[in-house]
Amino acid sequence: MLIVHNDRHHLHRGRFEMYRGHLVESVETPDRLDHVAAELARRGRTGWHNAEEPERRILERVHDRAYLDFLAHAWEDWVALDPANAAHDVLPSIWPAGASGLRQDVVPANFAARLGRYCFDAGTPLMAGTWEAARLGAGAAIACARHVGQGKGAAFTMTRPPGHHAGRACFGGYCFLNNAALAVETLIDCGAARVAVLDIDYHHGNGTQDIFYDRADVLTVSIHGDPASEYPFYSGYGDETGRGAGEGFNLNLPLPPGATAYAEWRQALDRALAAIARFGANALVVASGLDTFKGDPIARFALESEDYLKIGAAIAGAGLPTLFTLEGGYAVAPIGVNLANLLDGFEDLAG
Ligand code: Q9C
Ligand code: ZN
Repeated sequence: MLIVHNDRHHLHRGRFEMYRGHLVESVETPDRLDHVAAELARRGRTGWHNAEEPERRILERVHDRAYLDFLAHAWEDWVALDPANAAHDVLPSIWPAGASGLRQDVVPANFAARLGRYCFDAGTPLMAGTWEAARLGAGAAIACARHVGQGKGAAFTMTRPPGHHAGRACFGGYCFLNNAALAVETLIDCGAARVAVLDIDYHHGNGTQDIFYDRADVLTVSIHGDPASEYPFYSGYGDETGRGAGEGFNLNLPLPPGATAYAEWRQALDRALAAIARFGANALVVASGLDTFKGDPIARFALESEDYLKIGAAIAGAGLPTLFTLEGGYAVAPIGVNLANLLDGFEDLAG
């Protein structure tokens, strides 16, 4: 399996996120990916390729141009407000979204206003290295997709920050560029007529869903904690089935948080894989969040490390050219074992 590593990921290192009225340490840390890298190396999965710069043309297939320009200049704009800002991360404090009556069709010149326009939570710190780290992660996903799309076998995008919460023109949920969506567009470029996304992160992949919501050539399927109580709250319900030509090409499988362990989760996976088979996908992108693990500090499912071997094997059963991205997973020490189990299960290296 090809592994493309974003060796610039350390440049993105959020200090704090807003939580219940105060700043708490960010859980989306560089050591998450270091644990993944160490475990893959320990199992002999070496020979990684390093990510390269993505082409702007492909980024624009998924993301809004003004949003990309905003990300590219956000740090310098932030420091230009006040040189003292360089000592802390960018976090928004005003949002136009929701029932406020505030306009969403304007992009004000004011930096704080633009920040709020392009961000949907106060938990996604942006700093000097964010753009470079996110950009190279996108490059990693695109390189993986070219490999898979050219029939050379499966691939894993070893990167952070994650991507599945990032929409066409918004960041949030620790995500800036939607790596899974960029992989989909690249697979389509390589000739795949129909691509499926299977999102197994604990949190609903709202960004990926929204990017492809009116498309019939991309099926998006997500298994996640019920958004009535779980992040991202405003997306991920079962009645979100697509729009226009995309009607019927989005499937959400919310599960009750708390008690959900492998047996119940696996039923949802089987439904997801059946939908992907019916769709007739030519390629599969697995948005691989490991925050379904029982030890995850911010999520409430109860999967065990061994379960990821079975999940990988079940995904392999779809028999499709497959690409894995890395999304969430915040139990830092086990994330490497859990991700490596997923890949080993997929390649039947479990024994
Ligand atoms: N204090 C991904 O898994 N809210 N994003 C957490 C904890 C945000 C998760 C609150 C969760 C975002 C990629
Ligand atoms: Zn998650």
